[in-house]
Amino acid sequence: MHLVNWINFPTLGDERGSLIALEAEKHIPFAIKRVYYIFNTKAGVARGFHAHKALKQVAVCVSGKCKMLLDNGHEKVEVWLDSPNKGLVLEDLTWREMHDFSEDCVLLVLASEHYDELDYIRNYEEFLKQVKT
Ligand code: T46
Repeated sequence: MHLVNWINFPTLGDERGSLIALEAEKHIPFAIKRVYYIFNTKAGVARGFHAHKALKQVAVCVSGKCKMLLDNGHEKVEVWLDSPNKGLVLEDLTWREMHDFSEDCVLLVLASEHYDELDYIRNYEEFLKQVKT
């Protein structure tokens, strides 16, 4: 599995403008149990700084942009989320950080599970330990 996996969403539209529809198990590779969105992020703020044990997610910037750092314990990559037709897959014990939010950024996240704090690894040393096991 590559560290960075994008899904390109088909853009539907007509003379009125654009529309993107995301269907579970079709455009999104799992059954969606939760949707959340991050917006109104203050200047200079960074978020994330954790990994998940089992959760699968797809993140899409529906407005504006932000930078996502992905780290699998061996390799770190930074990518821009800057288009409503690009979904970034977040899975497989990946440390993530979000930086450089534009003022108009709305980051939509589709998740495979309900919110569960026990699925988070919020300590980087603990994350590296889990990667090795
Ligand atoms: C992730 C990245 C991309 C809830 O109560 N329910 C929820 O579904 C979520 C996502 C959060 N919360 C609570 C937990 C915290 O008290 O909202 C507060 C902020 O969450 P957190 O600090 O985890 O937010 P981020 O932006 O650091 O991380 C979020 C997701 O939590 C995480 O799963 O992968 O976005």
